[in-house]
Amino acid sequence: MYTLYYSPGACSLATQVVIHELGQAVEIIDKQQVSDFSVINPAGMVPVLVDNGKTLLEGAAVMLYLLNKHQNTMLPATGRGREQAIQNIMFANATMHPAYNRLFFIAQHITDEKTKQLAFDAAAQAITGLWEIVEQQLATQDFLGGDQPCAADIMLTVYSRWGASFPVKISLGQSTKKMLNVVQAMASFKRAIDAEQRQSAA
Ligand SMILES: N[C@@H](CCC(=O)N[C@@H](CS)C(=O)NCC(=O)O)C(=O)O
Repeated sequence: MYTLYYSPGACSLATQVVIHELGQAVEIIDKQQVSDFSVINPAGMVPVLVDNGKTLLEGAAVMLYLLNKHQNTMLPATGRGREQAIQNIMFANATMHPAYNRLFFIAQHITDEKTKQLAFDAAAQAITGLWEIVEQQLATQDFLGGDQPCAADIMLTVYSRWGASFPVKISLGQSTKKMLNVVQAMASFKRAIDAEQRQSAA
């Protein structure tokens, strides 16, 4: 059984969804429940995956570890499909995720209201630009993974939910909205959210 350290609604939600998609058992632990989380991850971040005493850090690395370990159709074994799937995971983790991080940073660190809104608007514009790239990719296929959701679709869906917590307008194309709705309706996605909520209520 895997152990996954998470924060509610954070990027670790995507890790949990993929673990369910792979048919693997997972125990989830809210990082707030850990007395000194920096012992587990010095960077203080989730996701952290523990597999048989081995600790894995960094969302994209964790995702690739899981997809390489268990048979699945989300990460093809060879060829262009594999390269594209890895590129999509990196786009999600290293490009879209940091773009959303700016919203959290602005909310936390800018106190002047006018400056804060200007910064929010600039960050939202950058995020919208990245969603336009996703929309272009979805012009010829329903998901970044082709005709089935892949890890990158799941990661992007988790990040898309963060915008609602800030006073920003992030525009999404029609194909993108459709992809996000399908992913959020997946049994594995609902199960992961339920598990986080049950854990928080306990
Ligand atoms: N590069 C890291 C970034 C992870 C990250 O930013 N995680 C956020 C949640 S989405 C986090 O743990 N923030 C601190 C917190 O929630 O306390 C990764 O990909 O794992």
